[in-house]
Amino acid sequence: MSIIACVDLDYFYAQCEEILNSSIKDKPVVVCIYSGRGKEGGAVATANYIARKYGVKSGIPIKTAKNLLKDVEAYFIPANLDLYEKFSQEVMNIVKKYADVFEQVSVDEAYLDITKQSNSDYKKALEIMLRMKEEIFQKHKLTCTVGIGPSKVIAKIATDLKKPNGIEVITPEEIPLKVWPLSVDSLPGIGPRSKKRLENIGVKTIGDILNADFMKLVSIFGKKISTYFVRAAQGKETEQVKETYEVKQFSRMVTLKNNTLQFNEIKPYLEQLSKELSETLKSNNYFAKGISVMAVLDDLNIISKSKLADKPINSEKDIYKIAEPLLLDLIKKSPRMFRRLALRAYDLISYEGIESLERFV
Ligand code: DGT
Ligand code: CA
Ligand code: CA
Repeated sequence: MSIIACVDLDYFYAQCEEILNSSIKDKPVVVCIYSGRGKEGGAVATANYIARKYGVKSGIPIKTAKNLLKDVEAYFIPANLDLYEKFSQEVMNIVKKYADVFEQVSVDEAYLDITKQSNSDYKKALEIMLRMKEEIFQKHKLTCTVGIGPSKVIAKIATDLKKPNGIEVITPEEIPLKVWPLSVDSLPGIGPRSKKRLENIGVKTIGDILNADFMKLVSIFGKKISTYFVRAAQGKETEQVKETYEVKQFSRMVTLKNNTLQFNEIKPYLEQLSKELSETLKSNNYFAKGISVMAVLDDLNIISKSKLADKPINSEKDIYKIAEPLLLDLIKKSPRMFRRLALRAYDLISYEGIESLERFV
């Protein structure tokens, strides 16, 4: 019997901001995606649990969030996606170690098949996942919630039951007690619309699905979806954890202080990006063969140019040497001023392949 774990990082973007600046931790923290239209145009990406108490949540307008929090000291922070990506990569590198098979499904969420590691023993599975939580917290001060069960769906439901900073095990025997009383929309895939349609035929809880007339379900949702509902409710849905392959590229991006097309003004940014990209490659144990320079122009159009190096590289100097002619070329061709500059490394080779690599260098 399979044992699957779901790992979901708590209030992820907002938690990253708290880690960066621990003095905001006890106040409402709201991470915002500004649309650029008006000073407060845009939506909330996420908020910490203190802000959620005031009704702030993902997707609402920033204006609404400001209103909800107008009487308290609160932090509204523009999203820094590069930062969250970096935290995500580092944490996922830890998570991966604890899985027989690892599948990352979003920036802050992954499924782990831990059947072998745990020897199909739920007690052991719990111990392993507690150790993983501890390592993530020790190394990054980041909390996550873990759900463990016989299928992806049950693992996900277990996670949702214990957010934030929790861990929950649901064994096959516990499904009737822990899962069947939950509202149908706790089942992944059932949104407000399906919930309504199920309610219309008297199905309110997950357990109700199993007591419902199957042909009635089929007449509303079709055979495939109805079968999924039933199998999922029984904990018998068997979607496998699919291995996520290694990241195939790294990139760094910067916004220029002033829009410009002057090489002398852009050069320091390219040097900085070369340095950062080199550090990223080295800390992740990679060499790159491909280097690409990209510019976001002042009308937000994008131009880019790439080149393959003769040999795998990861030093700041080697990266810059490839990137500079690419930049000069882009400047020459660009119809408009540069607003942002990015540097990307692709065609990666990991250190693990270093012995075979040595033969090429
Ligand atoms: P949680 O898991 O309930 O403790 O809180 P989060 O914030 O980790 O929520 P989750 O897992 O659904 O989403 C992970 C991240 O994805 C979240 O930190 C920000 C981003 N995100 C979620 N919903 C939205 C959204 O509606 N808009 C945008 N721009 N980003 C979102
Ligand atoms: Ca999350
Ligand atoms: Ca998530």
